[in-house]
Amino acid sequence: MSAIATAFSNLVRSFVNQDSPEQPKRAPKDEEFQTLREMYQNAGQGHVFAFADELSTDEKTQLFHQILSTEPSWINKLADESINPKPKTEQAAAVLEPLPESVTASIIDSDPADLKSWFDIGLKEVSLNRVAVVLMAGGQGTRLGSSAPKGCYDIGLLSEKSLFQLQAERIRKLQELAQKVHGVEEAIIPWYVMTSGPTDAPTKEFFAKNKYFGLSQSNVHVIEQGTLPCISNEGKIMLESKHKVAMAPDGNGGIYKALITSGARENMRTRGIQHIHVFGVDNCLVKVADPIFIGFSISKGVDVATKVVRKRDAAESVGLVMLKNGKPDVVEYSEIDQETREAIDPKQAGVLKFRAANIVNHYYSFGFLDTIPQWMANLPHHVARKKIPCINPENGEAVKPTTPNGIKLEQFIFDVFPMIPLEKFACLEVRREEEFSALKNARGTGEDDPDTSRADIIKQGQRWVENAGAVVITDGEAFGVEVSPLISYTGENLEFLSGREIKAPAILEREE
Ligand code: UD2
Repeated sequence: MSAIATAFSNLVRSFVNQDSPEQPKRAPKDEEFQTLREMYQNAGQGHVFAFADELSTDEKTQLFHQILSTEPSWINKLADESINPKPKTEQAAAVLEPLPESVTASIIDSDPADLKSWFDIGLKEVSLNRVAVVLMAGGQGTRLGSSAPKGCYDIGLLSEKSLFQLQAERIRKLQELAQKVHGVEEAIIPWYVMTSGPTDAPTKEFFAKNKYFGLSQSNVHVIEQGTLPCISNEGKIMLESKHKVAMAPDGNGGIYKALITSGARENMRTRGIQHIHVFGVDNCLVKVADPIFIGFSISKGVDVATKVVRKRDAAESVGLVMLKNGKPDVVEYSEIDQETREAIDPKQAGVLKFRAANIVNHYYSFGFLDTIPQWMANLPHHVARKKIPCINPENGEAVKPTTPNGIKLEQFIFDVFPMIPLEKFACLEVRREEEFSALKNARGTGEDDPDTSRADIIKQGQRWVENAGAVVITDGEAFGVEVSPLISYTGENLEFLSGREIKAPAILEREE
């Protein structure tokens, strides 16, 4: 290890126990502050300390602790790879193919006996307290136009329930189903909620204010993902203020590091967790800890599985699950070329060749999560060019950019897929109308917005009660039945409604 890297790791080590949030971060000694400053200067990032001599002790301490775990030479490497990517000729043209039949299955054309078997296997695992869920809720709802965390969003249901509440109640219902079917005293599905800097405090407040939506607080762990410095187009770390570097969440791929640094993975180990369902917050239809998905993954004997839906159209902003150079992978919508996006299946006229849309809905075996330290550092970083408010390091003046003036680096959760042997990976196609309705855009956009989310939930509820024999009276915009997750997890046990007339829009709620 170089002398600089040794000095850096020694410096970090002398503070590492200081980084537990409950302990105040001690002020660095002058020589410690100078050591870090020299390291940044040697790496050409000395401008981060441009205003150090005019900072108060408290400001110096804040700056020191903020950048202590960010080695400047590593940032330079990331910046260089992002700003000067290898020319296309060097990146051998990837061979892209749909996933082979051997690793894919579909709810749509599966044998009902298989679906029942998978459900029974998964529910049994829930009853044995071997299933955990991790919610990725660190994204900032920029496109949605809300400053609050997306999980707090009220999509306009009659119940006014937030996404967090819907997800919490699905966990409660599944725990109750497992207890009832397997006659156990208590089935617990621990819920790890990953936040980022901007969403951490408001998420914690929202859960506390809502008394964890009826879940036991000891089974809900809010964990915070890491951050990375924003970088200028010239590869320089950007300053938000004279004593603060501009930082951004490290992407939903930050989940792997967060599971370790937060202690969540050890908590899972202590609980005897074997199966982990990881999902994104902005899908109002998500089947949390879906027993069919857990049972499918177990029966296939895989370490990682992912749910997909049929892509809506070539332009839909979704990653595409496919085989890339012979390995399972996802090509993100922001990085796919038009030819691939619009390619038609040679065997089916008018059908997209690449149509397995990623819905941020993944299964991991605990054994696989145990291998995170072996490959976490190999997860690539993706570049997002953004308008980043900052200050000019020359004179400290605020810069409010009108065009992208820098890059945010983020990791993607699915970039681990190519590291999985094909025989330990599986993909399950599910029904979009039952399992995926993305909340991405502000109300009125007409697609993937609060109104489409609300409509998709109450249409699903209406299908459920009609399948159970009820008659729903609708009239134009007066449609839909909101069925509380506390009454039914996936449309089961609604036979009591048979023959009943329900005037839409209606809500079926369980008295607490
Ligand atoms: C995501 C998927 C995309 C497609 C689409 C469908 C990834 C990388 N991309 O694109 O393939 O499935 O969703 O809706 O998964 N998040 C964090 N921390 C972060 C960034 C995101 O927790 O730093 C969470 C976020 O809260 C959400 C999920 O990851 O639950 C997806 O986040 P996004 O909005 O950044 O992803 P999007 O829509 O660009």
